[in-house]
Amino acid sequence: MSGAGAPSIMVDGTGLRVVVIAASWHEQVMDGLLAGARRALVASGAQWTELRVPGSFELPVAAARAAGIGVGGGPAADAVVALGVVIRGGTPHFEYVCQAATSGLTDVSVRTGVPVGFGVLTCDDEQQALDRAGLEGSKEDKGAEAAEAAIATAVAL
Ligand code: DLZ
Repeated sequence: MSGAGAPSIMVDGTGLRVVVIAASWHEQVMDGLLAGARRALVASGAQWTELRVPGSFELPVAAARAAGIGVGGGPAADAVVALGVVIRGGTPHFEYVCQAATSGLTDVSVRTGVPVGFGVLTCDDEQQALDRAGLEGSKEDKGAEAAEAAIATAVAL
């Protein structure tokens, strides 16, 4: 984890089944977030599957399925990691997509009891997103952090 007061999280996720859901907007940033999540999952020992959705607005419905009846014929997930990037534009669309993703993912995790790692970057511009994407030269690795948080919460519960 990074940022003032952030904890250092290293958990054993052996035996956990995690579903990583990734939006598709802003490819370079998404590649970084996904790579970071994969690094954290490998380090934890958890098993995972990945699925893509078009945009961050679609993350909650996919998370609901993953945490409920499961996706792709698999069982319900022990933890979900939601990854996306929303970059402010010239219309109020940004606020609506951010709000839908945030409240939707919160609702899924509280309603199902399945932890959802929140790896959705909500940024004013692309540079802010690149700084947090876990790419070479990035300051932070939010994909890894979201995976670590989801796994740590699943283990704690
Ligand atoms: C429409 C839209 C816009 C303008 N910007 C983004 C973005 O920055 N990041 C993102 O993940 N998705 C964006 N979308 C797409 C919406 O999330 C959604 O996929 C569409 O509104 C279709 O439901």
